[in-house]
Amino acid sequence: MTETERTFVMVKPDGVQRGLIGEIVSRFEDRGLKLVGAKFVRIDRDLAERHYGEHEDKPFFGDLVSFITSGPVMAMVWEGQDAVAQVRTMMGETDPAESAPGTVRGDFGLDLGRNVIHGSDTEEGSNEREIDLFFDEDELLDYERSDETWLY
Ligand code: FUP
Repeated sequence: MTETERTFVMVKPDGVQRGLIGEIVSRFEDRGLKLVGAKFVRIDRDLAERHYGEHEDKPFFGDLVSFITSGPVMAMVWEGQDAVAQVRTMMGETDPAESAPGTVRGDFGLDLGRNVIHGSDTEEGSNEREIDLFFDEDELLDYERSDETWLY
């Protein structure tokens, strides 16, 4: 059974530099997901290390933290039916080279580091943990998104 849930998504510094914010937001809007929170921020080292805490023992951890703090990111929360899995499907694989065309990483990603986008993984609680790291509760908006209101 599908359920309405929220997921954390971030256009990484490479995606911001390349002007891909609008393209990525459009894809999720078109898919029928609802934007409930957004902020354009530069992540500090402390937040980066907490966000990627599961990787702290990996050899790429230092480069990962340097990269994600290297410039502004577009942090967002998207809501919808099975939003976590939907976003993961639309993102593609961690490695752009293994990502199908039509996915964000398959279309725009360059390599494992510069893979344009982050989205919460499907492990239980990952989405809530990441949303809480980046957003206060009052920064997440509760509203109806209905196309019917806007159609003639
Ligand atoms: P994903 O959930 O697809 O973003 O992938 P991971 O959480 O496994 O990895 C987080 C980030 O670490 C990736 F986006 C890129 C980076 N990474 C590397 O640089 N090298 C690796 O071998 C694996 C991941």
